[in-house]
Amino acid sequence: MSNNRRNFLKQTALLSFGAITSSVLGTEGSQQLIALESQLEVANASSVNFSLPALPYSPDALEPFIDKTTMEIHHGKHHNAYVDNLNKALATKNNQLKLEGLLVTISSYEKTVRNNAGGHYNHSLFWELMRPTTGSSNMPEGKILEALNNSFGSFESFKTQFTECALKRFGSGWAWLYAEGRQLKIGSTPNQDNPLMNDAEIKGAPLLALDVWEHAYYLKYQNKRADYITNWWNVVNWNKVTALFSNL
Ligand code: MN3
Repeated sequence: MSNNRRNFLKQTALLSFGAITSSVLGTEGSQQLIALESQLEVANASSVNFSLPALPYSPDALEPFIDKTTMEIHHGKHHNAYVDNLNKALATKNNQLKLEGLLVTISSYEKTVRNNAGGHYNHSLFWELMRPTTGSSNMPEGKILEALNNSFGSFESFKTQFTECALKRFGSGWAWLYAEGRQLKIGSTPNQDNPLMNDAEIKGAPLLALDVWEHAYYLKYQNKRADYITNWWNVVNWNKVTALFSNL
């Protein structure tokens, strides 16, 4: 890749990411620019190589809601393939952008990069957005609960709207809670697209993600996506959602 093209991609990445994260890019100080750059680009690397993150819990930890075999195949085979194929697709491009940097400039890349960069980002986030059930009712608290109440009427109404959105996504894709500026929204994307992609159907900062590809639920739930979603609410990691919300 030529230096000119790389610089163009980097500038585009900085501007898009700044807009998405409501950063004050361009309004003051080089410190913020440097901080933003470090989120998107690896300095002086010959080429960025992506790797599969370990699951933050054992594969059977989400039982009985998400079964062990599904987790093993989903993480060890599907997610691993996105990482391998992303590295292969970028092998000759001397890529210096981190994953977020690729996503906010994704319209500049071919479909293979798009699908696999999206797949890697979405799944890395998805694992962290779940946790073993605590036994009690799984509810958000504090500012995120307040924001959900304000945006969707109530927590129950938020769950209903998010569930409907996830059910309506035809074929493979994802349902999202995301922030467009300070506004919380619900939406879905096809395939492995996500709201960080500069040409996605919905754009913003992801806060909660649900994988509705059949590979996420078919072994246990077969065609019953609705049952999968109902049970998934038990393992949502609201601490992670709260942390993402606090970073806005
Ligand atoms: Mn998946």
